[in-house]
Amino acid sequence: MSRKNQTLGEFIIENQTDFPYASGELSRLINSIRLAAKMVNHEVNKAGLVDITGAAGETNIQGEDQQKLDVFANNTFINSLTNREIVCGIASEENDDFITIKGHKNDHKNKYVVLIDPLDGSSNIDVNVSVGTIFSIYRRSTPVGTPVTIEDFLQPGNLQVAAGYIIYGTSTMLVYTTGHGVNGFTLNPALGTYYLSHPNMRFPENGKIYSVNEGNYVHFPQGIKDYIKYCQEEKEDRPYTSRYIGSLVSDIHRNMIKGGIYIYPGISNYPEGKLRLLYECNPMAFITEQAGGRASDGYQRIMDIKPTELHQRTPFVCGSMNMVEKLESFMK
Ligand code: P6P
Repeated sequence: MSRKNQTLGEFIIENQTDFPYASGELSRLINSIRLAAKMVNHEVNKAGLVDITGAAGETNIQGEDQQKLDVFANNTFINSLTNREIVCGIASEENDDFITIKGHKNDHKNKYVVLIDPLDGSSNIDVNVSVGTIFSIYRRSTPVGTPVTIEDFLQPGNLQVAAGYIIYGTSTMLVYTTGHGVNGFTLNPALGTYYLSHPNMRFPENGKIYSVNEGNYVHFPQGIKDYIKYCQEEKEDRPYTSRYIGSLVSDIHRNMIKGGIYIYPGISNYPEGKLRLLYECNPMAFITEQAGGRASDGYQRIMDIKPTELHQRTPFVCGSMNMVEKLESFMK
């Protein structure tokens, strides 16, 4: 049950029974994320004023220059998740290996693992374009009381217990699911409170927006080229509109509200696709499916892929059900 202008805290309490595990655990998980999101939002919003947008001079496992905000966001989410006695392990785009959290009694009794892209699209920060945080939550798969292992992180997306994103845009929103639909909360920065602004978000079955970096067109698989040409044909319900922000969270958030499809296929410099399966595609796929859309690699459901590596990439197609199915028909 939800009602407009309900606060996030009230919503979590009211829907806690939806979370099939010990009461209060979801609250602590989401609370640690919403606090960290407020702290990151504060820094993102003043990035132009304070010298923290310059690259931190280091590079992450992706070989990308780490913007100082990347480092700040990563540390903020890791610290917030660590201090709540709920998480036994964290994997982050910014860290080569996963982080083990023993718990304050050093007994490894915490039950959840979190995988996170702390600041996706960070190359957009210094040009003042929206960025986002993406998170994915699982129950650990190895015995409670033992140190977390890589197996706890290499679970297929269909085992996620919760997933969400924060979009630092014209307003800051937290959008998440625990498997009972998708709800969006907008932050009132003056009060530091999130309010339910988008209850029960749904992907329109159809849409007229396609989001892809057409600069890579010559490297696309033939099926993707054929689909893009289909979108551009002067026919009954076409041509569609091309909209590509270059920030995954922003492109998918807009498409979920207006209807649309996001495409990042395998290309020459990213033969397996650019996006990361565990902390970008799986959480966005969980949200997409919970909102009535579809997410695949062009052939199979993203959430059915059995991961083999922490930072593995995958081709990614996500959005309105009919648009993704149409694209898949071109891939066959
Ligand atoms: P390209 C940002 O770096 C990101 O991971 C996503 O947020 C975004 O959709 C994509 O990469 C943009 O990649 O190659 O089109 O610049």
